[in-house]
Amino acid sequence: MRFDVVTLFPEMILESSSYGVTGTAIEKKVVGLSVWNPRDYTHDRHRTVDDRPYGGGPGMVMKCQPLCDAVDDAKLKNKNTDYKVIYLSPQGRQITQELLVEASQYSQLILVAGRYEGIDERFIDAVCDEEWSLGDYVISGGELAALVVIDSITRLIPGVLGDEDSAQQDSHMNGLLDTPHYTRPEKGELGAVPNVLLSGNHKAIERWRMKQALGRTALKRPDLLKAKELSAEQDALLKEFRNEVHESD
Ligand code: 9D3
Repeated sequence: MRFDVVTLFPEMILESSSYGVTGTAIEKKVVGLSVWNPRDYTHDRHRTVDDRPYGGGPGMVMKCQPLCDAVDDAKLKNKNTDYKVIYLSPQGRQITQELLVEASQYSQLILVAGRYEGIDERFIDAVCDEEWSLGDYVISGGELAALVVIDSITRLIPGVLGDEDSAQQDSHMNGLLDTPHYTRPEKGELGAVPNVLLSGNHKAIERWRMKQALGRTALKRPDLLKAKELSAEQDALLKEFRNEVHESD
C-alpha cells in the first residue's frame, strides 16, 4: 500500500505517522508514505494556494491548479492503475471499518486534505473518486482524517500486526464490542479479577468473554447488536448476562 497525502501541512502527516504500528510499517517498507504540498506547485511569488469565494462569504477556498498538479505528481509515483483519490471532507461518507477494509485492497490511496473553507468544487468533481468524513463534528482540516485512514488501513495489511493483535482485530470486527481486560494484581484496592480468568479453564474463559462482549454491546451499543445475527449459543449467553445484571440491581 502506498499513501500519498496532498496537504499544506506535510510535517503533520510525516511526524504523526512515525510512531508505533504505522512508524514500523513505514520503516519496514510494508507501506509507502509520501506528502505533496500544493504550495510547491504554485508559480506566483506569494505561492498562493487559496483565493476568495465567488459569490462572497467568509473564508477562503483552495485553488484547483496547485491541487491538480500535486495529485498528478503523486500519480507518477505509482505504476499501478488501481488507485483512488479521496477527499477528506465534512460532506463525505462516514468512515467505517467496512469502508476501510474495502479501500485496503487498492495499491495506492491519494488522500487530499483541505484547509480553509474547503476546495473549489470543480477539483472535487473532476479529480476525486470519493469523499470521506470522520463524522458529524467540525475539525479544522483534513489532515487528522488522513492520519486516521493511514493508521487504520495500515493495521489491516497482512504482516503489519503480530499474530496476537491480528486475532484481537478479528474479534473487534465481528460486530461486537471488546471483552474486559485485567492484569496484575489479582486483588487490589480497586477490586479483584473475575475468578474464571484465573481458573485456567480455557473453554470457560472463552464462554465468559463472549458473554461479556455480547452483554456490553447490548448495554453500550444496542445498534450494533440489532444489526447482528446471533447464534443459539450467543443468544443463551446474552440471556445469562442479562440475568446476572438484574441480580445485582
Ligand atoms: C463555517 C463553515 N464550516 C461548516 C461547519 C465549514 C467547514 C469547512 C472546513 C467545516 C470544517 C472544515 C474542515 N474539516 C475538514 O476538512 C474535515 C472534516 C470535518 O470537519 N469533520 C469530519 N470529518 C472531516 S474530514 C475533513
